[in-house]
Amino acid sequence: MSRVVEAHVNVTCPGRNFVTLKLVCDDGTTGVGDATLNGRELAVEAYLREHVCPMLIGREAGAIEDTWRYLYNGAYWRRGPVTMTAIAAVDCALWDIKGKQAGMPVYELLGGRCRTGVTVYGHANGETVGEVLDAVQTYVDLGYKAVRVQAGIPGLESTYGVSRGKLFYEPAEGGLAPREETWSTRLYLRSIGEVLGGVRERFGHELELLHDVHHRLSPIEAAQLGRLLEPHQLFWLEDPVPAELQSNLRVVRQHTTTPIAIGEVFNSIWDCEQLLREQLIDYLRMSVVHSGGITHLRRILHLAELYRVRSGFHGATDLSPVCMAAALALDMAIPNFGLQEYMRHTPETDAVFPHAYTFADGYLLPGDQPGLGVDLDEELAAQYPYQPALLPVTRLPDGTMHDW
Ligand code: EZ4
Ligand code: CO
Repeated sequence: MSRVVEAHVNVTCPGRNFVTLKLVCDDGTTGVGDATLNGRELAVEAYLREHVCPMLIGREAGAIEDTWRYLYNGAYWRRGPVTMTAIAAVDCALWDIKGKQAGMPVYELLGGRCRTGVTVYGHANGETVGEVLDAVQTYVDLGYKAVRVQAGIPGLESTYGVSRGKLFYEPAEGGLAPREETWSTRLYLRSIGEVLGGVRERFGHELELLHDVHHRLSPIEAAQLGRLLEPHQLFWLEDPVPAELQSNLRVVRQHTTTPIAIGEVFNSIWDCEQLLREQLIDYLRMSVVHSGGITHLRRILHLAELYRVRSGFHGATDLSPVCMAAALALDMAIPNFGLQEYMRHTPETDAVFPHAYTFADGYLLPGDQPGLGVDLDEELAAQYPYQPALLPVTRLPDGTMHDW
């Protein structure tokens, strides 16, 4: 039996902030887990350092399920993004260790491959329809089979999700208080149909198209949008409404056949239990890092499978390569895989987190290294100290605070 002898938390900023937990066992095996919570990085770092790491010393490294229950069921305060991100980091590090000790990739431990590669989608953004078309072309040329399309809204100064034609889009911005953006549902609903229609016209119906609304609409507005976009046959419409009130999705569902994907801000089964049970969504956007790790997310996806809901794991740049490696292990092993988001990290981030996964022809391939196949180069990481950065906040034209 192998025991944990060291647990430490690393914070680094190779272009954006990442928090990583590293565990070391008595036989020298190490494991890593992503603990990055965009804009709240130091809350998780402190939670792990002060409240979790000391409890891990001396624990049996192989007892993954028991450790999960120790940190979740055993604690009085449950759930929430900070807690569940910290638990995820421990869980992933323990899966990484178990894989290395067994000499197998983690997807083998999870039941083995269900597919030969993980289909991913990229982010094509532009201010104008012309810029969007060019960005989609870039992804098509790279071999992508699915592309998320976001465009500027005429009449608004800036729009979330819109970079300027770069592969490395980063929504968080430096500073101690967030920048403020203006949102207009009316202007958005007037322009988005033309954007997605333009992409369909140019690229035909084989390419899978996705679009993210980022929680900006009311249920009936989302229903209108779903209908409006039906001719363009989206693979999914993401986060059309804030989903704390899960029954909101009934309204959307009653009116449109556009598939719905939700969940990147969820952190436990209790955020999506009704969505699954009533079949109110088609794809679940949760992530390993914000949902209690491989152990919890795998359980949720097994439940989802009963209700014909498939995975669409979050994979934005604020999820580190450590999270991506863990997501790929699950993507390979669950029967109800749908699609994996893949926003490319900068070369600096890739160097700090050397990894085995590779991109080819629209797929990510996890490789066959034992464990998660990813590591943290602590020496290199030390060259990039933490820098405060935040997502913007959003107001309506009359100044009312709106949902981000
Ligand atoms: O805003 O990851 O679908 N992807 C997204 C992302 C999220 C960020 C939040 O941390 O919506 O860009
Ligand atoms: Co999103």
